[in-house]
Amino acid sequence: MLYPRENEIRGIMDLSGIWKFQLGDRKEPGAKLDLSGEFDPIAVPAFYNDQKDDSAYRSHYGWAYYQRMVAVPAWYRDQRLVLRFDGVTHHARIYIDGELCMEHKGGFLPFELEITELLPPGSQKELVVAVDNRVNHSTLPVGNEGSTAFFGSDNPGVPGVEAAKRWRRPQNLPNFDFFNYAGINRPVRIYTTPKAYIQDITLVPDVEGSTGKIAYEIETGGQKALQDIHIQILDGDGRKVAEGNGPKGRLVIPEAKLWEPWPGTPYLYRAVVTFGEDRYEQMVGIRTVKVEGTQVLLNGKPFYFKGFGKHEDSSFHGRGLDLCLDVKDVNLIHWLHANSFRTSHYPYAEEMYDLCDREGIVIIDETPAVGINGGREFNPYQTLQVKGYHEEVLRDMIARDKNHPCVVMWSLGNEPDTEHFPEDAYEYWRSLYQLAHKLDPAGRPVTMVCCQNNYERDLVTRTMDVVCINRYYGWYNLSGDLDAACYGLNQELDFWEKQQKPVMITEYGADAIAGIHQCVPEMFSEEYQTEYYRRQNAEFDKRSFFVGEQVWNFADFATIQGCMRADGNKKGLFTRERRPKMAAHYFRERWGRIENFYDKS
Ligand code: E8X
Repeated sequence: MLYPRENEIRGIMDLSGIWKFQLGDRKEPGAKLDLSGEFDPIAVPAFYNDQKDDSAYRSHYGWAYYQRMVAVPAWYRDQRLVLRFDGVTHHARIYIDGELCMEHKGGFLPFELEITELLPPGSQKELVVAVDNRVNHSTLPVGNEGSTAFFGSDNPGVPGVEAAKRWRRPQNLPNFDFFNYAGINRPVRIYTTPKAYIQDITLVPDVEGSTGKIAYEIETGGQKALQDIHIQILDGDGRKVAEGNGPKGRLVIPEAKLWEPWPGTPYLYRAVVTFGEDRYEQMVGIRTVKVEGTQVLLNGKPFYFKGFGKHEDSSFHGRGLDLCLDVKDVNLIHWLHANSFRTSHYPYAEEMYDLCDREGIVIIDETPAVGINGGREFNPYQTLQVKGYHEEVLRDMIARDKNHPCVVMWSLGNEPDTEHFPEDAYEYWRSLYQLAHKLDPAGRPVTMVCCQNNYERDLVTRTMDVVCINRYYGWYNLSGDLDAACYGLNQELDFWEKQQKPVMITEYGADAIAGIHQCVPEMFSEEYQTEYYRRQNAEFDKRSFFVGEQVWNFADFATIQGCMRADGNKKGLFTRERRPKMAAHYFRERWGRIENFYDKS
């Protein structure tokens, strides 16, 4: 799916701004909608939960309604009009003049509808977005149904799940550790194309010696002869370096300049596609990524991941698009001499991937499949109804992000239970692994990020192209004892050494409340967080198959309230306001000494 880009042919109406807003209830809005009553002001794009200090906003459970008028100028006559939502969390129903015209499940991927007839040029109509924020056993991310939230299960003093369904206020019980923000979190736009238009572009780069190659495929819509499809590749100075005709082909670029992660040069070419009157420009980076033995080769060189799990999270916006914060975070990633992050635990806004293409920051792109575990209560592979939907979000994520050179690996999901029902888990994740490889024309490596578990019982993690483990030795287990933590870590690294796969840690960390300092490091102090990393990194450095360290987390972030969260998760290297803790300075020094490419063997 193409991101809306304005040019000499295509126009964009950005519907960002202050809309009208009201909270609803749990009653599903039907095919017709007629809002009445009081409305509050609400900013779009941004989540609604933090825009008003009102527990009704913060802990809402059910539908909410956004409303505005939309006028389409007459001069768009003869154009095709498309209404596109970049992200609405979690379940959206779209109404034009009270008529349901579109519905979408899932909060982190775009959806669109051609509205040329519904909202014709020269007309003005009411647009309503109904959004349901509930998470449960059929959503990704997964919500608990009736039982307690992420932390802990019902204790004897509290009536169990069945009783809770009768007496407890219906509420979201996320089975994940981030605040369940909801609303219109990314831009809403109407974009125009000619009646005969470019529907999608797929660009698959390759390198042979000093020659770059781009296999392309262009899908079109509307009535026009396919021979009217044309593609040019322009270099950074606007010079044409290759061109082709027709819907498919291979382009050759002699002496190609490669896309390399910062501080190398993330060189980008521009693919200019025309089809009849239509025109669309797509940036493209020529680089290769593949797994060979126990290494991840980027442009044929062993790449070492230095970075983080992140969140789209900030005060006021919640998870809503915040371009200023994205630029700030990218500059902090450079400040740290980091080179990568994982889009934990959902696909991020498209603008961030464009920024990372430009800035040479490598991304592990993750689906919203977090919470596929039943703790001690149930077998998630029998209880949850998410498999079909999981395949759908994987398909949509790859379709959206397939052309980004910064995306080097797909993560199928985060921390499912792969220990207690190993055969069911293997069947579930193996088929998704195969689907991801089928869907990505560029054949990127595929992983599933593994929770701290009994890795000998886990049949899934070892089958991934890259073993990605989240481990908390010295925090959630062997708490405060870094000697024991390193012992336990090495026991496990010995196991992974035998698997002959590249292994990286995609989460490790300790909560540190900024400002807590101790001469003798203890948990929750900045010193302990730093010592925790210093000790475990020294163990990673001894292992040649170890290809990366991504800390948890880049910054402190908001979570559901709970007995283990003091105003959110404090495992950030930075505070939520992006003030560095001691550990940030430690990593800036460490990562300043580690090259992007180095052969540990
Ligand atoms: C944590 C992280 C959480 O924020 C992230 O979204 C997923 C969690 C650690 C799980 N991984 O709690 O800080 C560790 C489980 C150990 C038994």
